[in-house]
Amino acid sequence: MTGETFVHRLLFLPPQASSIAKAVDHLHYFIIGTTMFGSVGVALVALYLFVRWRRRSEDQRSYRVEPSKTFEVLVIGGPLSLFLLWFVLGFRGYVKLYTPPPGAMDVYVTAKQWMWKFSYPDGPNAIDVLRVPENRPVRLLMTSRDVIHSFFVPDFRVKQDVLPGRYTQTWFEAVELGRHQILCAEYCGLGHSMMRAWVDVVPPDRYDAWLADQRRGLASRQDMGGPVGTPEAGTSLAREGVRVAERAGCFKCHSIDGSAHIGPTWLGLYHRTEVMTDGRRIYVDEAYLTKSMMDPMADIVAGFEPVMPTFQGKLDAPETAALVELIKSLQSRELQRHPAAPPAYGPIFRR
Ligand code: HEC
Ligand SMILES: [Cu+2]
Repeated sequence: MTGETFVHRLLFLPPQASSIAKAVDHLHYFIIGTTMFGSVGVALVALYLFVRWRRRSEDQRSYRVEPSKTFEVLVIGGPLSLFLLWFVLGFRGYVKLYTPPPGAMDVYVTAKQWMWKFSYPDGPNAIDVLRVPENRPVRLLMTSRDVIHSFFVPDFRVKQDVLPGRYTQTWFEAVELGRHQILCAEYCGLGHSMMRAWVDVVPPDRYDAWLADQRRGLASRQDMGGPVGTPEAGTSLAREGVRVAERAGCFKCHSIDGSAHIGPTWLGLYHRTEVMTDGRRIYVDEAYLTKSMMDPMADIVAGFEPVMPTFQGKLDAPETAALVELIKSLQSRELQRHPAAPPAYGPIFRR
């Protein structure tokens, strides 16, 4: 194990298996050290003063004490500079922890009750096992399908909340081969304590070989499936979305290439600001996309008929995620600047 020191064992800390673990632990030691040292010091001084200045007779009066300026400056300045030092050290660590190094590889993380799903852009999906190369920074883009979870790898000293309808990110660089436990650090329901997964750290060459292998597998499966209008630039999750949309019949009303249809086109939908029949403007994010499928009557896009059926209970969480990823992959800056173009049937159909 790397970096096994006496203090490390004394505090029962897990292995320091990431590039930042040592720095986090050093801050930990420093804070524990100074607080212990400080409290013992205060106790000793108090004990000494109790004895030295104890009451010696019934009519004894206390002295009037007039501290010098130097003493005052010392008493205020000492602790103040100590706290400022804490702040500087803590802040430096914080910035480091929250700034993924440039060139980090991305992995999408989806949390749901009660599992972790990892999706590699243009690569495989994995449930509850996150395989990463040793000594290479990894950025995690995380979201939740239901409630708030928290991604926690004790060995890496990494902990970050995962929120529904929003992406949060964190990063790490693993420096120790082998398996490291992932826990959920936010109480999220009955199965919370079972929401465990693993980071599997492998040598970089083995990782690259595995990823290439997985991609080849995906590619051949796709050839057999033959999805129409596959978004080439998208991730494998987005390609899965095409299959889900075909199965669910979304393409009966929606297009993915910008052409008009019964419902708004999905091209450039993500990040667009839609105008509703009642005049509200809604910025299209993951939460809105999900809501549109589950409760289509809640927000009707201006110019369209309220004919979309609800898919509540007909799509499970991974399918919904795949559809959201598909729509997100269909980017067009031009279309994003305007609200949805009118439907294919145009004014003929309208009252
Ligand atoms: C019967 C036709 C029909 C089907 C099938 C259909 N939709 Fe829709 N959809 C519409 C119409 C019409 C609208 C616009 C009116 C509204 O907001 O409800 C819409 C709106 C949407 C929106 C919001 C678009 C925007 O511009 O804000 C999303 C997202 C969406 N649909 C996703 C889906 C998905 C995913 C499926 C398949 C699981 C699907 N739809 C199936 C007709 C349909
Ligand atoms: Cu959880």
